[in-house]
Amino acid sequence: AMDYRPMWRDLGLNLDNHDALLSVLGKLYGDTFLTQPNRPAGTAYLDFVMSEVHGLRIQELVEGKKRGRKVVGTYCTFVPEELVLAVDAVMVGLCAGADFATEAVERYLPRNLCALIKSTFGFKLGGVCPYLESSDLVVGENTCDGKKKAWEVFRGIVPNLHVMDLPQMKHGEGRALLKAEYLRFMETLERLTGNRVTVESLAKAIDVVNAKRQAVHRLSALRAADPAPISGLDSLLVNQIFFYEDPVRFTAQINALCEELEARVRTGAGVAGKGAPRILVSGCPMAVPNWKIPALVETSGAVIVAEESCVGERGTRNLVPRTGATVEEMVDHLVDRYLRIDCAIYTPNPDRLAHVKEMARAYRVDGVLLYGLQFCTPYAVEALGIEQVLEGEGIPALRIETDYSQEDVGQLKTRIQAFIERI
Ligand code: BJ8
Repeated sequence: AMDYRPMWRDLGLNLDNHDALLSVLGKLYGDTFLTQPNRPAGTAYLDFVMSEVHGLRIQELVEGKKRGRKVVGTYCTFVPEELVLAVDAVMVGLCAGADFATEAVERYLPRNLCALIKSTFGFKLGGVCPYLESSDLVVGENTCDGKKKAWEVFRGIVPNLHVMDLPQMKHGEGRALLKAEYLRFMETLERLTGNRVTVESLAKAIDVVNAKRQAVHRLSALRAADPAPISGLDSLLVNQIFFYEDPVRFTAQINALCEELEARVRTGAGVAGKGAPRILVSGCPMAVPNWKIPALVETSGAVIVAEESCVGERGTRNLVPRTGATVEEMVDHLVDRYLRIDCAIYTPNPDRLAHVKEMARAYRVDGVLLYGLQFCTPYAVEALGIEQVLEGEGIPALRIETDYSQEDVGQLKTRIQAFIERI
Protein backbone atom coordinates (compact mmCIF):
# COMPACT_ATOMS: atom_id res chain seq x y z
CA ALA A 1 0.00 0.00 0.00
CA MET A 2 1.00 3.63 -0.55
CA ASP A 3 2.63 5.46 2.34
CA TYR A 4 0.43 8.48 2.84
CA ARG A 5 2.10 9.60 6.04
CA PRO A 6 4.22 12.35 4.43
CA MET A 7 1.07 13.75 2.82
CA TRP A 8 -0.82 13.64 6.11
CA ARG A 9 2.07 15.32 7.89
CA ASP A 10 2.21 18.06 5.25
CA LEU A 11 -1.50 18.68 5.73
CA GLY A 12 -0.83 19.24 9.42
CA LEU A 13 -2.64 16.19 10.77
CA ASN A 14 -1.81 14.86 14.21
CA LEU A 15 -0.37 11.52 13.10
CA ASP A 16 -0.84 9.69 16.40
CA ASN A 17 -4.47 10.72 16.73
CA HIS A 18 -4.99 9.99 13.07
CA ASP A 19 -3.57 6.46 13.36
CA ALA A 20 -5.91 5.85 16.28
CA LEU A 21 -8.91 7.08 14.28
CA LEU A 22 -8.05 5.01 11.21
CA SER A 23 -7.65 1.82 13.18
CA VAL A 24 -11.00 2.30 14.95
CA LEU A 25 -12.64 3.20 11.64
CA GLY A 26 -11.15 0.21 9.82
CA LYS A 27 -12.30 -2.22 12.47
CA LEU A 28 -15.77 -0.69 12.69
CA TYR A 29 -16.11 -0.84 8.91
CA GLY A 30 -15.06 -4.47 8.77
CA ASP A 31 -17.39 -5.49 11.59
CA THR A 32 -20.33 -3.51 10.23
CA PHE A 33 -20.10 -3.83 6.45
CA LEU A 34 -18.01 -6.84 5.55
CA THR A 35 -20.11 -9.16 7.74
CA GLN A 36 -23.35 -8.44 5.85
CA PRO A 37 -24.95 -11.36 4.01
CA ASN A 38 -25.68 -11.33 0.24
CA ARG A 39 -23.93 -8.07 -0.57
CA PRO A 40 -24.03 -7.07 -4.25
CA ALA A 41 -20.62 -7.40 -5.96
CA GLY A 42 -20.77 -3.68 -6.85
CA THR A 43 -20.31 -2.81 -3.18
CA ALA A 44 -16.61 -3.56 -3.76
CA TYR A 45 -16.51 0.03 -5.02
CA LEU A 46 -17.79 1.25 -1.65
CA ASP A 47 -15.21 -0.87 0.19
CA PHE A 48 -12.47 0.57 -1.99
CA VAL A 49 -13.58 4.17 -1.52
CA MET A 50 -13.76 3.68 2.23
CA SER A 51 -10.39 1.95 2.41
CA GLU A 52 -8.87 4.94 0.59
CA VAL A 53 -11.00 7.60 2.26
CA HIS A 54 -7.96 9.33 3.76
CA GLY A 55 -5.60 8.06 1.07
CA LEU A 56 -6.23 8.13 -2.66
CA ARG A 57 -9.05 10.67 -2.55
CA ILE A 58 -6.97 13.09 -0.47
CA GLN A 59 -4.05 12.57 -2.84
CA GLU A 60 -6.33 13.58 -5.72
CA LEU A 61 -7.37 16.72 -3.86
CA VAL A 62 -3.77 17.58 -3.00
CA GLU A 63 -2.65 17.08 -6.61
CA GLY A 64 -5.54 19.23 -7.80
CA LYS A 65 -4.50 21.93 -5.34
CA LYS A 66 -0.97 21.92 -6.78
CA ARG A 67 -2.57 22.79 -10.13
CA GLY A 68 -4.59 25.53 -8.45
CA ARG A 69 -7.86 23.66 -7.94
CA LYS A 70 -9.37 24.87 -4.68
CA VAL A 71 -11.22 22.69 -2.15
CA VAL A 72 -14.39 23.84 -0.42
CA GLY A 73 -15.52 21.97 2.70
CA THR A 74 -19.17 22.07 3.74
CA TYR A 75 -21.46 20.92 6.57
CA CYS A 76 -24.95 21.28 5.15
CA THR A 77 -26.95 20.24 2.08
CA PHE A 78 -27.93 23.87 1.54
CA VAL A 79 -24.52 24.66 0.08
CA PRO A 80 -24.95 24.43 -3.72
CA GLU A 81 -22.24 22.20 -5.19
CA GLU A 82 -23.19 23.59 -8.61
CA LEU A 83 -21.63 26.96 -7.79
CA VAL A 84 -18.47 25.33 -6.45
CA LEU A 85 -18.03 23.23 -9.59
CA ALA A 86 -18.81 26.25 -11.79
CA VAL A 87 -15.59 27.93 -10.60
CA ASP A 88 -13.71 24.66 -11.10
CA ALA A 89 -13.30 24.01 -7.38
CA VAL A 90 -14.05 20.72 -5.58
CA MET A 91 -16.66 20.39 -2.87
CA VAL A 92 -16.28 17.93 -0.02
CA GLY A 93 -18.69 17.22 2.81
CA LEU A 94 -16.91 17.35 6.16
CA CYS A 95 -18.18 14.33 8.01
CA ALA A 96 -18.81 14.58 11.69
CA GLY A 97 -20.08 11.18 12.70
CA ALA A 98 -17.86 10.17 15.61
CA ASP A 99 -16.81 11.59 18.96
CA PHE A 100 -13.22 12.74 19.00
CA ALA A 101 -11.09 14.81 21.41
CA THR A 102 -14.12 15.25 23.66
CA GLU A 103 -12.21 16.91 26.48
CA ALA A 104 -10.75 19.54 24.17
CA VAL A 105 -14.17 20.09 22.59
CA GLU A 106 -15.76 20.76 25.94
CA ARG A 107 -13.36 23.62 26.51
CA TYR A 108 -15.08 25.34 23.57
CA LEU A 109 -18.65 24.06 23.66
CA PRO A 110 -21.17 23.09 26.32
CA ARG A 111 -21.75 19.37 26.84
CA ASN A 112 -25.41 19.50 25.94
CA LEU A 113 -24.98 20.25 22.28
CA CYS A 114 -25.72 17.65 19.58
CA ALA A 115 -23.00 15.11 18.79
CA LEU A 116 -22.74 16.34 15.21
CA ILE A 117 -21.58 19.80 16.20
CA LYS A 118 -19.23 18.50 18.88
CA SER A 119 -17.77 16.04 16.41
CA THR A 120 -17.13 18.89 13.93
CA PHE A 121 -14.98 20.55 16.58
CA GLY A 122 -13.41 17.27 17.69
CA PHE A 123 -12.12 16.43 14.21
CA LYS A 124 -10.51 19.87 14.01
CA LEU A 125 -9.08 19.95 17.52
CA GLY A 126 -7.83 16.36 17.23
CA GLY A 127 -6.20 17.12 13.87
CA VAL A 128 -7.66 14.01 12.23
CA CYS A 129 -9.63 15.17 9.19
CA PRO A 130 -7.58 15.49 5.98
CA TYR A 131 -10.66 16.88 4.17
CA LEU A 132 -10.94 19.76 6.62
CA GLU A 133 -7.17 20.37 6.47
CA SER A 134 -7.26 20.34 2.64
CA SER A 135 -10.08 22.86 2.50
CA ASP A 136 -9.18 26.30 1.19
CA LEU A 137 -12.60 27.52 2.27
CA VAL A 138 -14.93 26.06 4.89
CA VAL A 139 -18.63 26.89 4.75
CA GLY A 140 -20.79 26.96 7.86
CA GLU A 141 -24.49 27.78 7.68
CA ASN A 142 -26.87 29.40 10.12
CA THR A 143 -29.30 26.54 10.60
CA CYS A 144 -30.18 25.53 14.16
CA ASP A 145 -29.12 27.63 17.16
CA GLY A 146 -26.40 25.12 17.99
CA LYS A 147 -24.65 25.42 14.63
CA LYS A 148 -25.24 29.13 14.32
CA LYS A 149 -23.56 29.87 17.65
CA ALA A 150 -20.88 27.23 17.17
CA TRP A 151 -19.55 29.00 14.03
CA GLU A 152 -18.77 32.08 16.10
CA VAL A 153 -16.39 29.92 18.12
CA PHE A 154 -15.23 27.79 15.20
CA ARG A 155 -13.94 30.88 13.38
CA GLY A 156 -11.27 31.17 16.08
CA ILE A 157 -9.80 27.80 15.08
CA VAL A 158 -10.78 27.74 11.38
CA PRO A 159 -10.17 31.27 10.09
CA ASN A 160 -11.03 30.45 6.45
CA LEU A 161 -14.71 30.11 7.39
CA HIS A 162 -17.50 31.54 5.27
CA VAL A 163 -20.78 31.64 7.19
CA MET A 164 -23.88 31.45 5.03
CA ASP A 165 -27.07 32.83 6.47
CA LEU A 166 -30.25 30.86 5.78
CA PRO A 167 -33.89 31.91 6.06
CA GLN A 168 -36.19 30.27 8.58
CA MET A 169 -39.34 30.76 6.54
CA LYS A 170 -39.83 30.09 2.86
CA HIS A 171 -42.06 32.99 1.84
CA GLY A 172 -40.89 35.79 -0.49
CA GLU A 173 -38.41 37.39 1.88
CA GLY A 174 -36.95 34.07 2.88
CA ARG A 175 -36.36 33.27 -0.75
CA ALA A 176 -34.76 36.67 -1.32
CA LEU A 177 -32.37 36.06 1.57
CA LEU A 178 -31.30 32.69 0.21
CA LYS A 179 -30.70 34.20 -3.22
CA ALA A 180 -28.64 37.05 -1.77
CA GLU A 181 -26.59 34.54 0.20
CA TYR A 182 -26.00 32.36 -2.86
CA LEU A 183 -24.84 35.39 -4.84
CA ARG A 184 -22.52 36.41 -2.00
CA PHE A 185 -21.18 32.84 -1.83
CA MET A 186 -20.62 32.95 -5.59
CA GLU A 187 -18.53 36.11 -5.19
CA THR A 188 -16.49 34.47 -2.44
CA LEU A 189 -15.87 31.49 -4.73
CA GLU A 190 -14.86 33.73 -7.62
CA ARG A 191 -12.43 35.58 -5.40
CA LEU A 192 -11.02 32.33 -4.00
CA THR A 193 -10.40 30.76 -7.40
CA GLY A 194 -9.96 33.70 -9.73
CA ASN A 195 -12.53 32.02 -12.02
CA ARG A 196 -15.85 33.51 -13.08
CA VAL A 197 -19.15 31.66 -13.02
CA THR A 198 -20.45 31.72 -16.59
CA VAL A 199 -23.64 30.42 -18.19
CA GLU A 200 -21.57 27.62 -19.71
CA SER A 201 -19.64 26.65 -16.57
CA LEU A 202 -22.80 26.70 -14.45
CA ALA A 203 -24.79 24.67 -16.99
CA LYS A 204 -22.05 22.05 -17.01
CA ALA A 205 -21.95 21.98 -13.21
CA ILE A 206 -25.73 21.61 -13.03
CA ASP A 207 -25.50 18.62 -15.36
CA VAL A 208 -22.80 16.96 -13.25
CA VAL A 209 -24.72 17.36 -9.98
CA ASN A 210 -28.08 16.38 -11.52
CA ALA A 211 -26.48 13.22 -12.92
CA LYS A 212 -25.12 12.37 -9.50
CA ARG A 213 -28.56 12.85 -7.96
CA GLN A 214 -30.21 10.81 -10.70
CA ALA A 215 -27.87 7.90 -9.96
CA VAL A 216 -29.01 7.85 -6.33
CA HIS A 217 -32.66 8.24 -7.41
CA ARG A 218 -32.16 5.15 -9.54
CA LEU A 219 -30.74 3.31 -6.54
CA SER A 220 -33.64 4.45 -4.34
CA ALA A 221 -36.25 3.23 -6.80
CA LEU A 222 -34.66 -0.23 -6.85
CA ARG A 223 -34.93 -0.44 -3.06
CA ALA A 224 -38.74 -0.37 -3.40
CA ALA A 225 -38.52 -4.03 -4.50
CA ASP A 226 -39.25 -6.87 -2.10
CA PRO A 227 -36.82 -8.39 -1.31
CA ALA A 228 -34.66 -5.26 -1.18
CA PRO A 229 -31.67 -5.79 -3.48
CA ILE A 230 -29.21 -3.86 -1.27
CA SER A 231 -28.97 -3.22 2.45
CA GLY A 232 -29.76 0.04 4.18
CA LEU A 233 -26.20 0.14 5.47
CA ASP A 234 -24.68 -0.01 1.99
CA SER A 235 -27.24 2.48 0.69
CA LEU A 236 -26.43 4.86 3.54
CA LEU A 237 -22.78 4.50 2.64
CA VAL A 238 -23.60 5.46 -0.96
CA ASN A 239 -25.32 8.58 0.39
CA GLN A 240 -22.34 9.35 2.62
CA ILE A 241 -19.76 8.87 -0.15
CA PHE A 242 -21.94 11.18 -2.29
CA PHE A 243 -20.47 14.08 -0.29
CA TYR A 244 -16.78 13.66 -0.97
CA GLU A 245 -16.16 11.26 -3.85
CA ASP A 246 -15.41 12.68 -7.30
CA PRO A 247 -18.91 13.34 -8.67
CA VAL A 248 -18.38 11.97 -12.17
CA ARG A 249 -16.74 8.76 -10.97
CA PHE A 250 -19.40 8.36 -8.29
CA THR A 251 -22.17 8.66 -10.87
CA ALA A 252 -20.62 6.05 -13.15
CA GLN A 253 -19.99 3.60 -10.31
CA ILE A 254 -23.44 3.94 -8.75
CA ASN A 255 -25.07 3.47 -12.15
CA ALA A 256 -23.01 0.30 -12.59
CA LEU A 257 -24.13 -0.89 -9.15
CA CYS A 258 -27.73 -0.18 -10.17
CA GLU A 259 -27.36 -2.39 -13.23
CA GLU A 260 -26.43 -5.27 -10.97
CA LEU A 261 -29.33 -4.45 -8.66
CA GLU A 262 -31.76 -4.39 -11.60
CA ALA A 263 -30.70 -7.95 -12.44
CA ARG A 264 -31.21 -8.89 -8.78
CA VAL A 265 -34.71 -7.43 -8.77
CA ARG A 266 -35.56 -9.34 -11.99
CA THR A 267 -34.53 -12.65 -10.41
CA GLY A 268 -35.98 -11.86 -6.99
CA ALA A 269 -32.60 -11.89 -5.25
CA GLY A 270 -32.14 -9.68 -2.21
CA VAL A 271 -30.17 -9.00 0.94
CA ALA A 272 -32.91 -10.22 3.29
CA GLY A 273 -35.69 -12.74 2.66
CA LYS A 274 -38.87 -11.69 0.87
CA GLY A 275 -41.28 -10.27 3.42
CA ALA A 276 -38.56 -9.10 5.84
CA PRO A 277 -39.84 -6.05 7.78
CA ARG A 278 -39.10 -2.86 5.86
CA ILE A 279 -38.03 0.29 7.69
CA LEU A 280 -37.87 3.96 6.72
CA VAL A 281 -35.41 6.00 8.79
CA SER A 282 -36.33 9.67 9.13
CA GLY A 283 -34.60 12.51 10.93
CA CYS A 284 -31.15 13.92 11.61
CA PRO A 285 -28.36 13.29 9.11
CA MET A 286 -25.99 10.34 9.65
CA ALA A 287 -22.40 11.26 8.78
CA VAL A 288 -19.51 8.80 8.40
CA PRO A 289 -18.91 6.70 10.51
CA ASN A 290 -22.29 6.93 12.23
CA TRP A 291 -23.68 3.52 11.31
CA LYS A 292 -25.03 2.64 14.74
CA ILE A 293 -28.78 2.60 14.15
CA PRO A 294 -28.77 0.94 10.69
CA ALA A 295 -26.44 -1.76 12.04
CA LEU A 296 -28.81 -2.44 14.94
CA VAL A 297 -31.87 -2.56 12.67
CA GLU A 298 -30.32 -4.80 10.05
CA THR A 299 -28.86 -7.29 12.53
CA SER A 300 -32.36 -7.59 14.01
CA GLY A 301 -33.96 -9.13 10.91
CA ALA A 302 -35.32 -5.95 9.29
CA VAL A 303 -34.08 -4.04 6.27
CA ILE A 304 -33.90 -0.27 5.83
CA VAL A 305 -35.35 0.64 2.45
CA ALA A 306 -35.11 4.44 2.51
CA GLU A 307 -33.73 7.43 4.42
CA GLU A 308 -35.65 10.67 4.86
CA SER A 309 -32.47 12.51 5.73
CA CYS A 310 -30.02 15.03 4.38
CA VAL A 311 -27.73 12.05 3.95
CA GLY A 312 -30.51 10.50 1.88
CA GLU A 313 -33.56 11.60 -0.02
CA ARG A 314 -34.12 14.97 1.68
CA GLY A 315 -30.70 15.97 0.42
CA THR A 316 -30.81 14.45 -3.04
CA ARG A 317 -34.37 14.77 -4.34
CA ASN A 318 -35.30 17.45 -6.89
CA LEU A 319 -33.09 18.37 -9.83
CA VAL A 320 -32.11 21.83 -11.08
CA PRO A 321 -33.38 22.88 -14.52
CA ARG A 322 -30.30 23.76 -16.59
CA THR A 323 -32.07 26.42 -18.62
CA GLY A 324 -31.48 30.14 -18.25
CA ALA A 325 -30.00 32.85 -20.44
CA THR A 326 -28.03 34.51 -17.65
CA VAL A 327 -26.13 33.37 -14.57
CA GLU A 328 -28.70 35.12 -12.41
CA GLU A 329 -31.59 33.20 -13.97
CA MET A 330 -29.71 30.01 -13.31
CA VAL A 331 -29.06 31.01 -9.70
CA ASP A 332 -32.84 31.49 -9.42
CA HIS A 333 -33.28 27.85 -10.40
CA LEU A 334 -30.75 26.84 -7.77
CA VAL A 335 -32.57 28.87 -5.11
CA ASP A 336 -35.90 27.29 -6.03
CA ARG A 337 -34.46 23.81 -5.83
CA TYR A 338 -32.61 24.24 -2.55
CA LEU A 339 -35.47 26.10 -0.90
CA ARG A 340 -37.50 22.90 -1.20
CA ILE A 341 -35.18 21.08 1.22
CA ASP A 342 -37.51 20.43 4.14
CA CYS A 343 -35.04 20.70 6.99
CA ALA A 344 -36.59 20.91 10.45
CA ILE A 345 -35.04 24.34 11.00
CA TYR A 346 -37.86 25.72 8.78
CA THR A 347 -41.12 26.90 10.21
CA PRO A 348 -43.70 25.80 9.45
CA ASN A 349 -42.44 22.66 7.74
CA PRO A 350 -45.45 20.76 6.37
CA ASP A 351 -43.51 19.44 3.37
CA ARG A 352 -41.46 17.11 5.54
CA LEU A 353 -44.48 15.32 6.98
CA ALA A 354 -45.90 14.98 3.45
CA HIS A 355 -42.59 13.59 2.22
CA VAL A 356 -42.34 11.04 5.07
CA LYS A 357 -45.83 9.78 4.23
CA GLU A 358 -45.07 9.71 0.52
CA MET A 359 -41.86 7.74 1.14
CA ALA A 360 -43.62 5.29 3.47
CA ARG A 361 -45.98 4.47 0.59
CA ALA A 362 -43.43 4.50 -2.23
CA TYR A 363 -40.97 2.17 -0.48
CA ARG A 364 -43.74 -0.03 0.98
CA VAL A 365 -42.45 0.32 4.52
CA ASP A 366 -43.79 -1.52 7.56
CA GLY A 367 -42.55 1.02 10.07
CA VAL A 368 -40.82 4.37 10.43
CA LEU A 369 -37.91 4.95 12.76
CA LEU A 370 -37.74 8.61 13.77
CA TYR A 371 -34.08 9.22 14.45
CA GLY A 372 -32.89 12.18 16.45
CA LEU A 373 -29.58 13.21 17.93
CA GLN A 374 -29.78 14.10 21.57
CA PHE A 375 -30.15 17.86 22.14
CA CYS A 376 -31.37 18.45 18.57
CA THR A 377 -34.47 20.53 19.20
CA PRO A 378 -35.78 20.97 15.63
CA TYR A 379 -35.96 17.26 14.84
CA ALA A 380 -37.11 16.28 18.35
CA VAL A 381 -40.09 18.63 18.18
CA GLU A 382 -41.09 17.48 14.70
CA ALA A 383 -40.73 13.81 15.63
CA LEU A 384 -43.65 13.89 18.08
CA GLY A 385 -46.09 15.31 15.55
CA ILE A 386 -44.92 13.02 12.78
CA GLU A 387 -45.21 9.97 15.05
CA GLN A 388 -48.80 10.86 15.93
CA VAL A 389 -49.84 11.36 12.32
CA LEU A 390 -48.17 8.14 11.17
CA GLU A 391 -49.63 6.03 13.98
CA GLY A 392 -53.02 7.61 13.27
CA GLU A 393 -52.76 6.38 9.70
CA GLY A 394 -51.78 2.90 10.80
CA ILE A 395 -48.04 3.24 10.09
CA PRO A 396 -46.07 2.15 13.18
CA ALA A 397 -43.41 4.62 14.28
CA LEU A 398 -40.62 4.52 16.83
CA ARG A 399 -38.83 7.59 18.15
CA ILE A 400 -35.17 7.15 19.00
CA GLU A 401 -32.86 9.74 20.48
CA THR A 402 -29.22 8.90 20.74
CA ASP A 403 -25.66 10.17 20.32
CA TYR A 404 -22.39 8.76 18.98
CA SER A 405 -21.48 6.73 22.08
CA GLN A 406 -21.95 2.98 22.31
CA GLU A 407 -23.34 3.15 25.84
CA ASP A 408 -27.00 2.81 24.88
CA VAL A 409 -26.55 0.07 22.28
CA GLY A 410 -28.02 -2.68 24.47
CA GLN A 411 -31.08 -0.65 25.34
CA LEU A 412 -31.58 0.50 21.74
CA LYS A 413 -31.32 -3.04 20.47
CA THR A 414 -34.08 -4.15 22.85
CA ARG A 415 -36.37 -1.32 21.75
CA ILE A 416 -35.65 -1.84 18.05
CA GLN A 417 -36.27 -5.58 18.30
CA ALA A 418 -39.57 -5.00 20.12
CA PHE A 419 -40.57 -2.54 17.38
CA ILE A 420 -39.70 -4.99 14.62
CA GLU A 421 -41.83 -7.66 16.32
CA ARG A 422 -44.76 -5.24 16.55
CA ILE A 423 -44.80 -4.28 12.86
S1 BJ8 B 1 -30.45 21.01 5.82
S2 BJ8 B 1 -30.71 18.72 8.56
S3 BJ8 B 1 -27.64 19.25 6.89
S4 BJ8 B 1 -29.08 21.82 8.95
S5 BJ8 B 1 -28.58 17.48 14.39
S6 BJ8 B 1 -26.65 20.39 13.90
S7 BJ8 B 1 -30.20 20.45 13.27
S8 BJ8 B 1 -28.95 20.21 16.58
S9 BJ8 B 1 -27.83 18.88 10.83
FE1 BJ8 B 1 -28.72 19.64 8.91
FE2 BJ8 B 1 -28.51 21.33 6.83
FE3 BJ8 B 1 -30.85 20.90 8.03
FE4 BJ8 B 1 -29.79 19.04 6.55
FE5 BJ8 B 1 -28.59 21.24 14.61
FE6 BJ8 B 1 -29.99 19.06 14.98
FE7 BJ8 B 1 -27.42 19.03 15.46
FE8 BJ8 B 1 -28.32 19.25 12.96
